[in-house]
This record gives sequence, C-alpha cells and structure tokens, in this order.
Amino acid sequence: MPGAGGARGARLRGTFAMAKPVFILNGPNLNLLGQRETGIYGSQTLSGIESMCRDKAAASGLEVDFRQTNHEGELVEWIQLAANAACAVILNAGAYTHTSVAIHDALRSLEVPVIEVHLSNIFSREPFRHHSYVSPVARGIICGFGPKGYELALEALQDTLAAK
Ligand code: CA2
Repeated sequence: MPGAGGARGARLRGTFAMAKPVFILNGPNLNLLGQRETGIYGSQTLSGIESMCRDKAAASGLEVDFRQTNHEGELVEWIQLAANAACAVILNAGAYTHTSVAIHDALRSLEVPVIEVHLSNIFSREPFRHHSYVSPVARGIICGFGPKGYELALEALQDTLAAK
C-alpha cells in the first residue's frame, strides 16, 4: 500500500525524488518573521511556514529540508550541496535576491529545478527590490501571496518533477 501521498506520492518518491528532499532555503532576516514588519510580511513565523511546507510536501510524498541563514556564503554552500543532495530548491534569498552575484552563480550550476519565492510582491515595493539575481536562473517565481507562496511552489514542483 502506498504511503503518504498515495500513488502520485509513490511515483514522485520512486521515480524522481529517490528520497532526496526538496531544499527550502531562506535568507537573511526571515528568522524575524512574525515579530516585526507584520504589515508587510504577515504574522506567520518561519517555523509556522516550515510546518505548512512539511504538511504540504508529505501529502505528495516529498521530503523537505528547511533552512534559514543570515549569511550569504552559507546560502551559497547550501545551493552547492543541493546539486547532489536535493531533488529541487525553493529559494527565498531575502535581500540577497537583489544583491548577490555569488548566489546567482551558484544557482547557474544547478541542474535541479529552482523556484524563487517571496512573501511580498517585490515589484510593488521600492525600486531596489524590482531586480532579482535569482529570477534569471529560476524555473519560476512566486511573490506576493505571503506564506501561501511556499505551498504554491511545492505544488508547482510536484508538476515539474512529475513531468521529468
Ligand atoms: O518578500 C520577501 O519574501 C522578501 O524576500 C523578504 C526580504 C526582503 O528583503 C525582500 O526584498 C523580499 C526581507 C526578509 C524579512 O525581513 C524582515 C525584517 C524584519 C522583520 C521581519 C522580517
């Protein structure tokens, strides 16, 4: 009998994911979610978002490796690790989205799909947030839907992985 996610989950696990998790990587200041700037980012904490992601992924038989760092180099190292250790990457690089050529270069060398997520609509905010170094190397971008964006990214990934 198939486990979590039924036949579709089993197909994702067996054929594509092969027990490799989806890396969900979060950049600087996202550890502060729910404590400040709730008018922009909402009241959900990052650990609440992690729980949502785990539930959503489990329904499809996907595993999640959820991480946050305030350090650019650590994000680069996790992206490099994802090349062999992940079936896909969901990335909210926070402010490094708008500044980091190093993250852009690390993502370029990845063969697994990358989905860029932002809680806020970066295009309706200050001009310096309108440019992303992640977008050119992402399969797709989801922004402006708050924490739901992470769930939408997981849904999109299920289809992307199943189509492979
Ligand atoms: O909308 C997003 O998800 C962002 O990636 C969030 C970043 C921001 O720099 C990006 O432009 C868009 C900020 C991360 C959260 O920053 C906080 C700061 C104080 C309190 C709570 C969160």
